[in-house]
Amino acid sequence: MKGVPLEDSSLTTSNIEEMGIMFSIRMHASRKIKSEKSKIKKTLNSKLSTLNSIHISGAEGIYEEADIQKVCGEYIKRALTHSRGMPDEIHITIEKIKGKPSRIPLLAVKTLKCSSADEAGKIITKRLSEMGIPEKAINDAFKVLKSRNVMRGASLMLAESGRRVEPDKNRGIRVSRMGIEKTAGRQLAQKLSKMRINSTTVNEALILASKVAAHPDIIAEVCISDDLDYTTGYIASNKFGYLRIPNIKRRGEMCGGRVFLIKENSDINRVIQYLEKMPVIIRMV
Ligand code: PML
Repeated sequence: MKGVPLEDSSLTTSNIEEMGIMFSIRMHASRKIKSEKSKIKKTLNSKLSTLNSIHISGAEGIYEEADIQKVCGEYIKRALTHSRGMPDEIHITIEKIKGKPSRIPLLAVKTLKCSSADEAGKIITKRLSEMGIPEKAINDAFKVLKSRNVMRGASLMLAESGRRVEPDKNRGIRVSRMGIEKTAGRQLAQKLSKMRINSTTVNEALILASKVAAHPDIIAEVCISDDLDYTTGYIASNKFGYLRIPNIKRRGEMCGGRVFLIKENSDINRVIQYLEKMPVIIRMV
């Protein structure tokens, strides 16, 4: 990684919570589609259906040992009550984190005014152009986000050439091993409640976007939810924070995903290693 993007774990100031041993807890729920194959596989996109199963729900965070049982209970409940239906497999991974997670700031949140997908396109184009991203790369990013062939993970795109550099174009990059300190989590819930947007979807998207934006090689992220009925997306960057964009897609439109626009000369393997494997935790402001 070039430069030092993250505030490393020098726990010296008084407002920093005492972090003991931490655990990354991850949940993934899925359903086999053998018997339902013909019906479901034709209608679902590739993000939801891998070869043998469809994705029902997922969640993850970084927690203290004392919270493991409670969190697992919550994750299991979530897996069993998802609107995508009943899973027949729920995988929970509990992984002890070696050392201390890097502590990073939360991006500032703002909801923009936007009444249509066309307007959203203009807002995103303007923001990306202002950051020096050429038209071709912007169009390439939209191609990924608007494709019906939705990826489970994110696309990693070079911000000048628009070249996609994620090693597996179907799998994409899976951002993982991120969480939020307890006090920061409470602060965030209060803040989002005031804005009337305190949902797990917003919480988790914001934590993920904050991890992504903390890497110095990542210029910006654009996200459209793959959920057919979730029509708010966002553009995020270290420069301007997390900008929510209502009506980024039409209700029922099958498209979505995440694109991370990275510097042309990025060390791609290091960026991927950071996004997928490096534990980070959002700290209190
Ligand atoms: C938000 O409303 O701020 C969240 C937008 C992106 C949701 C992505 C997803 O998890 O589907």
